[in-house]
Amino acid sequence: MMNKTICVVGLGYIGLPTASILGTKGYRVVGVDASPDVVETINRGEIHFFEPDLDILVRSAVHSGNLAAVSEPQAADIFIIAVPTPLDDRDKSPDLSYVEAATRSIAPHVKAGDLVLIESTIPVGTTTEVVLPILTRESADKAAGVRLAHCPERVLPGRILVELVDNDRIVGGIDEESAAAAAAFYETFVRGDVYRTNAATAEMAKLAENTFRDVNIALANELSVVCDRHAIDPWEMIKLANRHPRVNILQPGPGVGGHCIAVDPWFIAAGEPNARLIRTAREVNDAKPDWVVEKVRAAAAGMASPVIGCLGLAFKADVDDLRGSPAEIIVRRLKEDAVGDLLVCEPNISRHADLPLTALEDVVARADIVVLLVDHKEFRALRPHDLAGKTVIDTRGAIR
Ligand code: SAJ
Repeated sequence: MMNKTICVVGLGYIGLPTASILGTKGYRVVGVDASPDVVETINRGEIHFFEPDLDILVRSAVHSGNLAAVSEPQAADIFIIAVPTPLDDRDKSPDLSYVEAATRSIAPHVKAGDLVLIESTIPVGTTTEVVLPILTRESADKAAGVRLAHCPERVLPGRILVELVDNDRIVGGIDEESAAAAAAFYETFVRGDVYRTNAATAEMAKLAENTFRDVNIALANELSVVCDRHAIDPWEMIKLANRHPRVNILQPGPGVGGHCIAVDPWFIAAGEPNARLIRTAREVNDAKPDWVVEKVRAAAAGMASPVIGCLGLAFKADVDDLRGSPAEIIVRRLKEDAVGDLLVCEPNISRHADLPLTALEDVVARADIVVLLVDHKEFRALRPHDLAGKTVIDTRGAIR
């Protein structure tokens, strides 16, 4: 197994860590990315986004000669597709164009006996109804003898390298032989258990995992809005409710961001009249940024020329990823509506395209209203007396 060649398509948050772990496990890995900048960066042994310890791993995989980035797929024994599946903003339907293009790009190189693994998150049915037909039409052997499975990734940004190895995996084959081949492959580098099933079950299980989290965060967000009307601290209330042995309420915040939890529930809900709870949870979470903006507006209304200090732009604590971030949505809305003079602090990035950044101590010194949007460690270190005399809107319950 170890001398096998692996072609990983998409060198982003999932593909690059996976490719580099496989490179350090003795596989010969070619990573494919459409962006020439990404290919060059990786071939220098460098990374194009931050993830703890990824730089060391990529450097060692590239310098050992086991990982090389290229712009076009090549022949391999195993193909892993790890490209994004965004939403079409108009109707929240999944945009499968990257998965389709990636499948097309590997198809001419796929031969009988090869293993094709789809790690991208995809709607139910995609493996057999979209990926397999492309391989059947366009691969050298018309997909005869090709093994194909959906093996959804489950890693948490910030802990990707640990979770890639430690988490249990689900492998959903188009047939038993495919599931067995996929399981045998993951077992060479995963310490967690590897469970075999069919492709549709694996597709739905992945969507259900992120939907579970979204629905539960929606409950926390809804409770926090109701608590606010009763002047109850929702974090204290949730901490106490969670002392019940069968209750585990998640944490309220300014909304749900990132490229997974706010997106994947729509893969179930778009066009599905039975997905009422899932759709409502999405709406509850998507409405939370507006609620925060209204809180800030109400606080600013009583001040002559308020300076508003916004702490954080990332989608969650201690990452530099701004994709789908409710914090960024809130800051942009405050700016558009000219609610006050804005100061923005985001310690994990050095610059932002159109929002000037200010150091934390300057924000703390100058702001009349402090809006905590992300519970980065720098902000968690603040104590109430550091912000004495200011109006504090703490959307994460981080300053205590
Ligand atoms: N959030 C809250 N309250 C909470 C937990 C999270 O408001 O109690 C917010 C975060 O601030 C953030 C968003 O939800 O804006 C999502 O953050 P997250 O840390 O829950 O998850 P992601 O998007 O970083 O990663 C998720 C993970 N899925 C699950 O935990 C079920 C990860 O394991 C998946 O691999 C990843 O989605 C993915 O790629 O699908």
